[in-house]
Amino acid sequence: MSAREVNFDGLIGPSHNYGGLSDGNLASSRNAGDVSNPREAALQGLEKMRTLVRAGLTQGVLPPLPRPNFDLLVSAGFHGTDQQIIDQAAKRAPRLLKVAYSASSMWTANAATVSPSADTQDGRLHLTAANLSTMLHRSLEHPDTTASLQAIFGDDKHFSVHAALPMHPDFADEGAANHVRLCASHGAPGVELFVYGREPGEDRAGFPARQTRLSAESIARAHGLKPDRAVIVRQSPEAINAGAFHNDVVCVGAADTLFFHEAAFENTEATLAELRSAATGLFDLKPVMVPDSEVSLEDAIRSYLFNSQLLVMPGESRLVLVAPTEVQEADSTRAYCERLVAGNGPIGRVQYVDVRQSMRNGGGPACLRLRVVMTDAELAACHQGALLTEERIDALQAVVRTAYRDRLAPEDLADSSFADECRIAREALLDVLELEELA
Ligand code: SUG
Repeated sequence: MSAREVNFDGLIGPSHNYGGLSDGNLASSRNAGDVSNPREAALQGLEKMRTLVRAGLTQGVLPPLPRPNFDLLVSAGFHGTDQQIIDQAAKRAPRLLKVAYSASSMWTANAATVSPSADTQDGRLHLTAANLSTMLHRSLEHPDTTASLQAIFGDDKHFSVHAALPMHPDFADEGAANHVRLCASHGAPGVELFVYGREPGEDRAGFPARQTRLSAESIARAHGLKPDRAVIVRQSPEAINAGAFHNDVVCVGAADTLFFHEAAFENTEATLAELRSAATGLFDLKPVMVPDSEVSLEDAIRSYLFNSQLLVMPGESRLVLVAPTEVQEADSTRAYCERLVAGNGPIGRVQYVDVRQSMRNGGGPACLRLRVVMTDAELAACHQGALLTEERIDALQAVVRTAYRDRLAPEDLADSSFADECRIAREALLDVLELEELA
């Protein structure tokens, strides 16, 4: 069956800010309290989408979620009119107000885990919304994310949208950021790699491990994956403690290629052996391991070399790495990329994109997209308004230019008119995407 990979990027919302909310995410902590530029952030994200549309790829988008999340503030005991709730929260619980305003749904690699129909028992495309239970601000996302996924993938002849796993630490799940699908070609049956950071119930030292083995196993079962085609391995604690809060900070894969840092997995040899065995009869795995001597773990995490999109591009025989400009700016990673493409390995080109506003919260090109491999019939059955043409990108950018602020400081969240601005901007975006039902 022929199929293509559609990247559903998160449209960056009008409340994008540097809340310092993610322990273990070094960029989020480093930039906490800085003034953000939501307009520039959203335009950067949309330009990245345009780059891929121009390259001939099919590009989708997921809308921003409603912010502030009043349900959270009401649960925390604030009540009255919207204005009173915000005034009170700003005075008495400013951190909670930042949580309620977080635009973190932009990082759609964390929206869900996706298994294409070629891999599943019932021949449908399965998506499980991630509970994101480890970080408070992210744990708010899944109900609205599930609604967005249902609006876009609502046809149950082709799609099965699963609700998030239970909100208990044993089931901590961060979606596709800890999942890689490898295959001979998009439409062929593949091998799905799940990477977890801790066992359920395990109490480990260091930064939080946001994914459990139980979650990976549960999703593989629910999606109806063949057990011998699903590989579940542990991320190295060293990588988590160095700031790789998701596996996609140190690893990315596409087609038959796995590109990863030497320190990504607890046991690299066993990971590759399991992948090779799962791929038997399907494809020959091509591992591209970057040794610490060439790019240190610290440089990899700071530059986000691995948080790149690895793409099969029309008309190109080798894969293309769409990397953040920060990779070009750091000596070790730029030099590594030059050697990488000069060699005759599976990655033939590196293209740099500017997503600095998102990067400063720890979100690179790969965090900003959810990969959904779709057949032509599935593509035709999904909500067409969420698929982007250059004209639709222009229309979204026009909304962003008029309805988004270009400066947002922490104290601006206390301005109760900002909540109205966010609602109006979101409604205008939903209009363009023909997703008014989500308003
Ligand atoms: O969950 N940052 C996100 C970044 C997510 C990146 N996604 C992937 N690696 N796939 C996170 O830590 C920071 C928000 C703040 O501090 O305001 C934040 O949530």
